[in-house]
Amino acid sequence: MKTIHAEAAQLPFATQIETVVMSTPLPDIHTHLYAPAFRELLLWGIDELLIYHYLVAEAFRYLDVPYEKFWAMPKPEQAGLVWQHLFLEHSPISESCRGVLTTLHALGLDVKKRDLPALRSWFAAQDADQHITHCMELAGVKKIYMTNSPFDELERPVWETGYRQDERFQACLRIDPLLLAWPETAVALARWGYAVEAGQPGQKTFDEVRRFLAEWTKRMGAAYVMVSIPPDFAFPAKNATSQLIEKCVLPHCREFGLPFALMPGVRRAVNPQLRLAGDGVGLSNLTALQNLCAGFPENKFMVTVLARENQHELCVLARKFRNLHVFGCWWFTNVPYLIEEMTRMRMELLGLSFTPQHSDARVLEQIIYKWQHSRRIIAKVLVEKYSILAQTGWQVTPEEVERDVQGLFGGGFERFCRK
Ligand code: FIX
Ligand code: ZN
Repeated sequence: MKTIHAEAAQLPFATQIETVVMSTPLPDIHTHLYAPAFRELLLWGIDELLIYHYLVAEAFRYLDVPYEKFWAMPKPEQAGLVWQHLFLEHSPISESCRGVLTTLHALGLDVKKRDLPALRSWFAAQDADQHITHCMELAGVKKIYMTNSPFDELERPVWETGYRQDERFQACLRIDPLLLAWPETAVALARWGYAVEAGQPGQKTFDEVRRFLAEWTKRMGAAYVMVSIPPDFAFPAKNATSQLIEKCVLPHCREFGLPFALMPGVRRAVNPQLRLAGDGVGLSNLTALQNLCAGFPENKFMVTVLARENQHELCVLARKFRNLHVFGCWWFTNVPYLIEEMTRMRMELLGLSFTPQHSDARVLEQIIYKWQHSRRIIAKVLVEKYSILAQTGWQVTPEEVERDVQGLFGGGFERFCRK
C-alpha cells in the first residue's frame, strides 16, 4: 500500500487508524458472487438487493401473502413488496435494510427520494463489467472469492466448456452435496463417469472421489475446499460424511496444499416454505473440530461458526491449534452488535492471527455495505486496543498499524494458505 500511512500520520491517532482500516484493499474470502462468465449466476441490481434472502425473511414478518403466491411472482413484484413493507411501511433499521441504503448512498443515489422506479432505471443503465470494478473499488475489495459447486446445474457447464480466468475472481471448491447427501451424490458421480459404489463407500469409491476432487480443483484453480455443516456434525463417526472427509477430502487437501473450510452451525430448511431464507442456526459440538485439528496436523482448517454461543470455544480451539484459522462473522452473526463482540473477543484471545470478516455477499453491490459497516467496527475495536496499549507507554507507529491491518485484511489468511 503506497502512501496511506504518510497521509494518515498527519492525522490524530484514532483518525489515522480509521483511515488505514477504511482504505486498505482486501480479498473477500467467502462470497456467493460469480465472475460475469457465469452469466445469470452473478446477481446484481436493486431488485436482487431487495429480494436477498436476509430481507425476504424479514419481509415475511409483516407480509400476509401466502408463501407460494410470493414465490410465483416475478422478481420485480417480489422486490416491490419487500420495498413496500420493509422500507415504506416501517423504517428500515435492520442491518440488512440499512445495508441496502448504505449501498445506494455509496453509489451516489439519493435514498430520500424513495423512488424505486428511478433506482431501477439507474441500475439498468450500468455496464455490468464496469459496475463490478466500481463496486469493488467502493468496497476496497481486490479479489472476490467465489463459491463454486460442480454439483450446480447452471455452473457446471461453464467450467466444462472452458472458463476464462477473470483476475478479479478466485474460485473455491464447494462440496456440500458430496459430504451431506452421499447416496444421491453417488448416483450423480456414477453418471459423470466415476466408478463409485452407492452404499457404504469403500476404497474404490474413495479413489474415485479423490479423482473427482483433483479434477475439479485443477479445473477451477480452487483456493480451498469448503463445506457448511449442521450443528450435529460429528467427527470421527461411523457414517459416509466422516469417512469421505477422512479418506478423500483431507488427503486431497494435503496433496494440493489447500485449507479445508468448515462452516458449522447451519440448520437447513427450518422453514422450507421460505426457501433460501428458511435456514436456521444451532449450537455445534466443536469437539468434532478439535478432533480434526488434533488428528490431522498436516491439514489446514479455516472455520467460521454460525452460533454466537460457539464463538468463544472456537477462539480457544484456535489458541490450541495453529492449523486452525478463524474467519468472518457469518450470516446471523453479521450484525454490528455481534461483529463488535466477536472482533473484540478474537483480538483479546488471538491477537491479530485471524481474519475478522468476509462478506458472504450474494448480490454484487452488497460488498459495499458489508465492508463499510464491518470496517467501521474493526477500526473502533482497533482504536480501543491501541489506546489501551498506549496507557502502558507502548506506542504503535503508522507503519505498524498498516502492517497489522494488512495482516487482518488478507495477509494472515494468505500466509496460512501458503504454509
Ligand atoms: O452456506 C453458506 O455458504 C451460507 O453462507 C449460505 O448458505 C447462506 O444462504 C448465506 O447466504 C449466508 O450468508
Ligand atoms: Zn456463504
